[in-house]
Amino acid sequence: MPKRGFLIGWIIVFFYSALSLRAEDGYRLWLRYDQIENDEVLARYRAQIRSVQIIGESATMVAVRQELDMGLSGLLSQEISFTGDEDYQLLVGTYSPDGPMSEMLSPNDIRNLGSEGFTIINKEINGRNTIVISALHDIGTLYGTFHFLKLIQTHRDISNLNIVSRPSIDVRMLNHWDNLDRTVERGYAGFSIWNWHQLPEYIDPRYIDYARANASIGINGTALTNVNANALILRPDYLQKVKALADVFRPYGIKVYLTARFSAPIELGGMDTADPLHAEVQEWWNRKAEEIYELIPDFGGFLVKANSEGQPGPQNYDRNHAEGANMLADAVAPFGGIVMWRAFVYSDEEPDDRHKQANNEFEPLDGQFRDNVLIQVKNGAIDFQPREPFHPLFGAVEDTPLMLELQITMEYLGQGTHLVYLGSLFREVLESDTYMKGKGSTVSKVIDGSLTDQKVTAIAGVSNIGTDRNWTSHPFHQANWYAFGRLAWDPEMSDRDIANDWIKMTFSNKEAVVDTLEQMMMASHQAVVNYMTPLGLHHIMGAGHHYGPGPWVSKMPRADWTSTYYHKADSLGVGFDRTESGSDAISQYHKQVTKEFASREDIPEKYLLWFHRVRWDEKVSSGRTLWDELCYRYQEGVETVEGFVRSWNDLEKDIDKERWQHVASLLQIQLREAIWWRDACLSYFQTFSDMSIPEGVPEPAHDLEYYESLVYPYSPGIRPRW
Ligand code: GCW
Repeated sequence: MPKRGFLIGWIIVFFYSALSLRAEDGYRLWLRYDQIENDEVLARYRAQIRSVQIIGESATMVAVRQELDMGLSGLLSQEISFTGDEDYQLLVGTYSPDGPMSEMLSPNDIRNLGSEGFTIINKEINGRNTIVISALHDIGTLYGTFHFLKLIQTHRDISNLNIVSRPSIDVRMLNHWDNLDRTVERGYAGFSIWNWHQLPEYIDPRYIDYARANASIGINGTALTNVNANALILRPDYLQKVKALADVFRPYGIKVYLTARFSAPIELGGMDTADPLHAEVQEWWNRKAEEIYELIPDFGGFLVKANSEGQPGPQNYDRNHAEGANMLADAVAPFGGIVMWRAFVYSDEEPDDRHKQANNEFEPLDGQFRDNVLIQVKNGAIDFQPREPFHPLFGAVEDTPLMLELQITMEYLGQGTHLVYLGSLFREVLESDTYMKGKGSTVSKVIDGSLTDQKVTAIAGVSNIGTDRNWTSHPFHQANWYAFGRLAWDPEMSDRDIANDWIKMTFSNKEAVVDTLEQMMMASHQAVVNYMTPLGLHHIMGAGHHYGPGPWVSKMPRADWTSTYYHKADSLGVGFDRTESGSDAISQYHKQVTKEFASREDIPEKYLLWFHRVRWDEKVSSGRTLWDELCYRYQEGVETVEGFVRSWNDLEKDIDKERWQHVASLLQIQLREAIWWRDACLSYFQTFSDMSIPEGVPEPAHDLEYYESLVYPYSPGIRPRW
């Protein structure tokens, strides 16, 4: 083992020395280690860190050393000594009761760190104020190292540190919707970074940088393949490739997971059934698990989308989700693996309200899942809309471990071109109160296990990463990957603080830059909600690709794929009645929440049309009619983006040319599209309200026919056709 660790260590050294040769193209993400621009700050750090002592030689500790070497020598632009002389000012090492770190730290210092936590403290050692980074396991020490570098990147005082940090959630993972042909479902940043053709031999340096970036924010898992799964990934040759990735990621604490296609025993095993209660099917999965764990001893487990959007599942054999999930869970249990079973189900038959389907299928199964199964629940009951009320399942089952699925890629929020900071969306979801165990039962408390005694806790983000040089296409979408990781580690963190760190690490510590970008980012989520789906409107995007406005979409193979199903506009009003008088989806929430959402007075206005039908001429909280309010919201969204354009222009001198120009162009697209959304939606809804557009909101530039006639053969994920 040590030999292999050593080798991986050197691969890391080798690849990553090539990294700093590039211009500022965004490749380095938030791990930019350019010399600190502020002379005073620089001088202070230079005096504080000249010599570093690192204890430990595992592959993870090699990564620690590499990161510190690159980080400190870059940021401080001075030679850092790692020779182990007595003058060190920074000591980094993992604690063990009889190891060398036990001489520097008291048991008290390392209390409660768990398997991944770390501490960073200032200690008097050899008569000097020394910074000590430590943990109970090497991975904690690596996390502490990244944290320490962040302190320097964000110009924090490091003379009196007393930091203890450990993650609230066990499994913090990315879900890649990457197909084996390297296309990415709902991916807007190029192709899949997994080069299946050249693996396992060729280890693209990107894999290492991917692992570094993830480790720097505490992400410790990655599901490599699309939930719309291909059984081939479980074939022995593919597993060799997966193993190669797992070996690269291991020193960075990242476990690999795969999506399991439920029908794999048929497709790969040549069997004539995948019935989960069939002994031979169970046996096939048991053997498959054995084969995987033989290659990848720390394999994380399976992620499964079953009986949803055409994916096979237990219901094909008249079995339920629990029977399907438990079969897979039993296969991986002997090796410590988990199964993440998705609650995003919708069957071939149209439900009366899609909002209700997951609860309908999963509530009756409460308590029936093995303890190594987690039900992976999207943040809302429909589908990653610009804004959704939290999913009712979070407050509805007490004996089923739930995990949260967020979408980092922006399928419904402007895809690759709109500046939208998702930290705010994630925050809003996490702090929603489910009332599961009384007031304060927030979604974050449900998923971090503090309200239940679930064995393992987890959170997933659908990745926005691709082969684009800067990983995420829009430079600001890096912030969404970053924010996901930070919130997965600490779901109570403030989205503003996360944005603040990210800006300083990614762009600049200059006050003017930080203030402006922070303001833009913090306003951006509400802006996109305003210009796409204000006041609780939802799912009115173009059909299929979900690009651009399509409130008129009404003819699709099933009603719950249309927009008219969701907004139900007519001459009287607009909105989906989900109260008792309508679909009654509202009753799936805890009664406290049901009461609040059912009341026209108490419901937060941001969810109004999600749950209620409202007359066009009804007054809303501003005192305006609903119609006027809708117009103003659309306009406000556009004006916020106009503000972004001005703010960004003001920063031209403070931002490197390459990224400045890139974002400036993207903002033009965003502005054009915000106007398009406003004009198309208002033209359309006006045909029902029959009311005039209020003062201060421009008349749409074209008529409705024009907007309806637009087609976008270049929308991502669509095969261009005449
Ligand atoms: O959001 C919808 C997407 C599908 C996706 C599905 C899911 C992976 O439109 O592309 O499929 O959800 O989450 O399973």
